[in-house]
Amino acid sequence: MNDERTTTVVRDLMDAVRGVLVKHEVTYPEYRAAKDYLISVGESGEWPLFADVFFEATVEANEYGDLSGQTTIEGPFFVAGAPAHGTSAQLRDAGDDGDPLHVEARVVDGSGRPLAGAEVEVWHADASGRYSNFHPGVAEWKYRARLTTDDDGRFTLDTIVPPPYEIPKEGPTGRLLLATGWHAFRPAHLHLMIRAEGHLPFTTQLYFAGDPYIDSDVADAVKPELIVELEKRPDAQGGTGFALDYEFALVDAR
Ligand code: MBD
Ligand code: FE
Repeated sequence: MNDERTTTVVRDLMDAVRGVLVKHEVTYPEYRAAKDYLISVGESGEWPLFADVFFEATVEANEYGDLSGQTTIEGPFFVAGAPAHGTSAQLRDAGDDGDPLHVEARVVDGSGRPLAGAEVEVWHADASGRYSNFHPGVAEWKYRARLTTDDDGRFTLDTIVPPPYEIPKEGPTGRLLLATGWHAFRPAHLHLMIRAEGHLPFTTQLYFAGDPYIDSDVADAVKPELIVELEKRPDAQGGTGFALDYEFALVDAR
C-alpha cells in the first residue's frame, strides 16, 4: 500500500465512521460504550475472529469474486504446519463423535486437466464445534491435514461431518451479534486451501445442502458453487456415514 492509497482509504474510512456518528446523533454514553467495546475485542484476542466475520468476505470478493465462484474466506482458524498425509488422510479416530464423512476430491486447471502434485490443506471443527490449536480440549492438529494430489489430481479424506459453528456468546463478537438480534452461527463447513504452481492461491470452504444456516451465514461466505449434497453411505461398522464428491477448478496465475 503506497502513501497515496493509505491517505485515500484511511480518509474515506474515517469519513464513513463520522457519517454514522452524525446520522445517528451518537451520544457521549454511546461513544464511551463503543470505545470500551473495541478495547474488549482486543483484550479478548478476538480481533482475527471479528475481522473475518464482518469484513473478510468483502475483501475476498474484491480479490477473487470475478475469477471463480469456488473460493471463499480463510477465516481465523488456519494454522500452517499440519501433519502431511500423502494423497489420502484418515482423520477420524475410533470413538470420535460425529457422523463419518468420506471425501473424494479432484483438483483441475481452468481447462479441466488434472493438477498432479497440488498441495492441499484441510481443517475443520470437531463434533462440538471447536478447532484444534485454538480451543481447549481438542487434541493438537485434530482435523487438520496437508495432502498432495495424485497423478489424476485426486485426494481423499476420511473424517467427520462437522456441526454448524457458533461464535462464542461470551466473547465480544458474539455479544455484538446477540445485541443486534442476529444469530451467531456459520453453517457447517470444511476449510480447504490449495496451492498449485502456475495457479492463483485457492482458499475455500464446502457447505452441506440442507444446513439450517446455509442462507444466513453470519460471515456471509457461502456461495452456491460450494454447497454439496451429502450422500448417505453406511460405514464399515454398519453405522450411518456420508460421502461427498467435489472438483476444484483452479485459476491460472496472471
Ligand atoms: C469460523 O469457523 C470461520 O470459518 C469463520 C470464517 C469465522 C468464524 C469461525
Ligand atoms: Fe471455520
